[in-house]
Amino acid sequence: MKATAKAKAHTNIALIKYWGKRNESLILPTNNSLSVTLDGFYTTTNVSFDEGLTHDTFYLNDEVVEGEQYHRVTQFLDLVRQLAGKPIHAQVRSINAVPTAAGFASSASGFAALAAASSRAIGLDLSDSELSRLTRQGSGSACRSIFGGFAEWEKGEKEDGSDSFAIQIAPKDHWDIRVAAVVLSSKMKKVSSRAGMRRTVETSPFFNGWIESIPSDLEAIKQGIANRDIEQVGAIAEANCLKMHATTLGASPPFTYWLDTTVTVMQTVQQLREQGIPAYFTIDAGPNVKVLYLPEHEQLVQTTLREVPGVTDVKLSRVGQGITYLGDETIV
Ligand code: FM0
Repeated sequence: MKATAKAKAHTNIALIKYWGKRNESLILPTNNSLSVTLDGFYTTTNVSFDEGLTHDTFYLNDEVVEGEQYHRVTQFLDLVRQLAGKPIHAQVRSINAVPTAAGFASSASGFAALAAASSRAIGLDLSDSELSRLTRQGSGSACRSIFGGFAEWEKGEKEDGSDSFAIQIAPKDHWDIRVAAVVLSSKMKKVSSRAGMRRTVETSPFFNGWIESIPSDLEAIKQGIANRDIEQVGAIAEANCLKMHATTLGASPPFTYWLDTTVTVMQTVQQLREQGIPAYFTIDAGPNVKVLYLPEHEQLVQTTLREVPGVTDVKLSRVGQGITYLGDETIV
């Protein structure tokens, strides 16, 4: 038997960050997180299970992938095989339209597309919640990319992770908010998000404060999204990002993802607000900055950000949709 499915998933940017795990192997987080899915950056993945194969193969942008990245893919496929009860191998072909240099975790769109295509190809008929729960075990932030619009990852309480998956808070068409990805550096980051969050959980005295601040941030940002209130959503997202990054400064040894230009872009965004433009920043586990703004300010925001010394590119995105399937084929 040979069964193929193809899926497309968009990346997402967290407005309330996922930062800390309570279970590393199951990828269970210490806090709920909330993100907006972005239409500008996505991964398309074709998975072909074939009884004739003796092992998995993984191609990214038409090049064979080996090492750690390959292992994460095969380990994920093991979960899919286990769930389906079918010990067959696959060929995985992914095309990434996520500029890694833009500082987006391509793992979010990557694992969401892989989960969708592989579960479908192997014959699993999963609900969105079940798919999100499966995707989580590839990469935490990816579980939010199953959904378009705004999604919240419920951390769950159970030890087996069965109640830890994302849900949609508002669909894509609820609110035309925009995100500019400000590119500063294409250098690989020194501390991966996986290692960074582990070190923070284990050593940062600020970690408890971070966790305690989450429920009120979540409540306020959900209210802001419901009211399409960029001042509220932006202010909470910016403050939440700063709290996450503050935990890294308290870690042992301390670290930061910021570069000098990161701080300059943050100040530029604050200056835009002083001029009456509602623009707000957020930063993941890397030096690049994402800026939230409204459509009517697109030109000004883009021009202003491009003028910052040290900024190499600015990529714009709208709110994106959830998983889409692009065609299946089964040859018996
Ligand atoms: O996206 O160890 O998903 O909420 O991007 O694979 O579960 O790469 F800023 C950091 C990304 C976390 C915030 O973590 O980790 C967010 C972050 P994994 P991810």
